[in-house]
Amino acid sequence: MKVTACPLDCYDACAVVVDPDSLKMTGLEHHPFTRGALCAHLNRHYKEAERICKPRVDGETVSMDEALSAAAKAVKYAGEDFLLYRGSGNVGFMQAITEHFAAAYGGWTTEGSLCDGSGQAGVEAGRGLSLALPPESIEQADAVVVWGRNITVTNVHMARLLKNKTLIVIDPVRTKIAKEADLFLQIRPRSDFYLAVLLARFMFMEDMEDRAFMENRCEDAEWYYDFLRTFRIKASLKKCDIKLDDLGDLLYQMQNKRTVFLVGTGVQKYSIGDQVLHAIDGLAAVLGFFGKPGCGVSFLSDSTAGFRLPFNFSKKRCAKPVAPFGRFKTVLVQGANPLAQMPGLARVEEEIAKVQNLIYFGLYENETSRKAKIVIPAKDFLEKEDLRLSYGHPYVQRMPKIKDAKFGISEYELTKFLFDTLCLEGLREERYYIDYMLDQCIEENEFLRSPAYSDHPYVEEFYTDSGNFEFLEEFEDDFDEEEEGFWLLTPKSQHSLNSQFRRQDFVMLHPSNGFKQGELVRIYSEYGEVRLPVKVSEDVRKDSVLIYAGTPGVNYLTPPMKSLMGKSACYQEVKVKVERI
Ligand SMILES: Nc1nc2c(c(=O)[nH]1)N[C@H]1C(S)=C(S)[C@@H](COP(=O)(O)OP(=O)(O)OC[C@H]3O[C@@H](n4cnc5c(=O)[nH]c(N)nc54)[C@H](O)[C@@H]3O)O[C@H]1N2
Ligand SMILES: Nc1nc2c(c(=O)[nH]1)N[C@H]1C(S)=C(S)[C@@H](COP(=O)(O)OP(=O)(O)OC[C@H]3O[C@@H](n4cnc5c(=O)[nH]c(N)nc54)[C@H](O)[C@@H]3O)O[C@H]1N2
Ligand code: SF4
Ligand SMILES: [Mo]
Repeated sequence: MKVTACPLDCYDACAVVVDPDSLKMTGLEHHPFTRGALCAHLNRHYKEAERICKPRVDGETVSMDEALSAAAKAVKYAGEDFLLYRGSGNVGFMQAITEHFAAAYGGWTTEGSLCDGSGQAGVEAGRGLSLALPPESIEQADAVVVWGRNITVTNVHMARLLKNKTLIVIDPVRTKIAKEADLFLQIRPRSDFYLAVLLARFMFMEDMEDRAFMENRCEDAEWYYDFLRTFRIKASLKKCDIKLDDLGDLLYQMQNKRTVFLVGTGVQKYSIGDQVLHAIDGLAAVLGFFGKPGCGVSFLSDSTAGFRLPFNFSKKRCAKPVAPFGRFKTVLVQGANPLAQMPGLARVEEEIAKVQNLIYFGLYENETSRKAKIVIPAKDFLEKEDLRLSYGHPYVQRMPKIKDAKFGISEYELTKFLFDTLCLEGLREERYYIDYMLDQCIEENEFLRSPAYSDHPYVEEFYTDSGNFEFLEEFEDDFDEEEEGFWLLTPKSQHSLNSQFRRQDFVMLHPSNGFKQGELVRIYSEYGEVRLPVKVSEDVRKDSVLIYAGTPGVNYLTPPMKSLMGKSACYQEVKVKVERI
């Protein structure tokens, strides 16, 4: 039996036991976070998914040597007008080795994120570094606030840690976990900032704040209360579409309880995402909920925090959500599907159409592979050496090669080929990079922890310039919320992993809007449109439509823009209209 880790982009980063003969995969029973069972993504969909087996150039099947030579030629031809665009189809660490190539070659790469960049910017503004909360600490909480994270779909192994705790859910959608909650606030989308400042203000009013923590561990604490008071209570309640009693219930549920906030990407798919996270962290700081058992805010953590990295990164970078593909002669897309997953798809299509040499390096056919001039099949995670960091917990895992590949190439092999063919220097053996990372980990009871691991993160210091928690000082927002139309919600789906595996294709609407089950509608925004059949559901608000992330065409509706901080996508910063066809 061999032990590896699931490579999929998921909070859980499961430890996987593989039988090298039958390739049967099971969860490692005693892993500190995942404790056994794997989900259907890895156990079923991953195995069933049809791989790209043969390289192509201009639509013709070619040998791997021919495809690689064509790719090297295209990169050379581009000179500095070369862009590396990486996605998160596999989140193994060695995916980033191609960055080392882009840096050595003098090409461009991306910065920012399609995912959690704005939230991370907000966390870093307050705490300096975004560290993972260990499962052992979450276990000690009395209450858990699940805030814009869809635990039963995207973070299934967390459910174990929520048993026998007071459960509060804040989400515009009545999700499965919302139905199980002691208290569910079905707030208006994009209103979380107001909820966080309201709650913090009420903590003061109810004398629930931690004075000692604020004095000793925070900067400008006395000023924060004044800042909170600039948001009028009535107007803020209205923004959130909740009642004063709801707030009272929430305070009551949290009273005298050690509380963990599990915050997901849902709250930050907006231009103001950083301020939302900063305000939620501010609420936790008012309560003194950092550095103590059973307390804290867990967002998607920076999995590389605390590590020295063995790769060089190019200094030439463009913001990922608005990548100007058309400026480049050659673009290498690795582990990604920008022609489905990027916001403002009409713009992306226009830009990518201008690229002379689009190289797609991946496992599956998708919207992007179909447009590529050169297609290079990748090896899957069992066929190459790697290691796995995690944004959901602080454990690090080895990912040894388990079987030989019948086709495909690894990220390291592609990088080596490009270094050799383009006569570049500075690439070491593959093992060097993997060991460089593993050697920095803390080993305890056979498990590896990130060097930034702490039983109670921030117990001694925050990683800001002052060493203290730094509160948000001003709020900036110019989105017109009064604009007519529905809010667009695009959470993750149960059956797909972003655009991998079984993608959904419907729009969910509340029955009161008068649309019938199965009828085809046109959903449109100022950026584009998509046509989808309706699924009627009481679980969405009357003012929102839900189209799962990964649904083909959903991103025609989303804005080609980046967040105020963190250069992140703002998928939900838009109002949409719906009409019968
Ligand atoms: N099954 C599955 N699992 C996945 C993925 C997948 O595609 N499928 N993708 C992985 C990836 S890449 C990521 S980044 C994570 C993300 O996983 P999550 O952090 O769970 O993100 P989402 O599912 O996008 O949204 C979470 C919740 O936020 C709610 N929400 C939407 N708008 C708002 C809002 O304005 N305020 C509040 N309070 N809530 C809001 C949604 O209704 C949803 O229930 O999941 C990972 N896991
Ligand atoms: N509307 C809307 N859009 C969204 C989101 C949303 O919430 N709403 N979420 C966003 C988020 S959070 C994310 S993270 C992005 C994800 O979007 P992308 O990063 O574009 O990822 P995927 O769609 O999962 O595409 C992954 C591709 O990676 C390839 N792949 C898998 N494994 C490997 C490997 O080992 N090597 C190589 N070379 N390739 C591999 C597969 O061929 C697969 O098609 O989508 C974003 N898009
Ligand atoms: S829960 Fe996440 S990490 Fe675990 S097997 Fe499923 S996709 Fe992989
Ligand atoms: Mo993501």
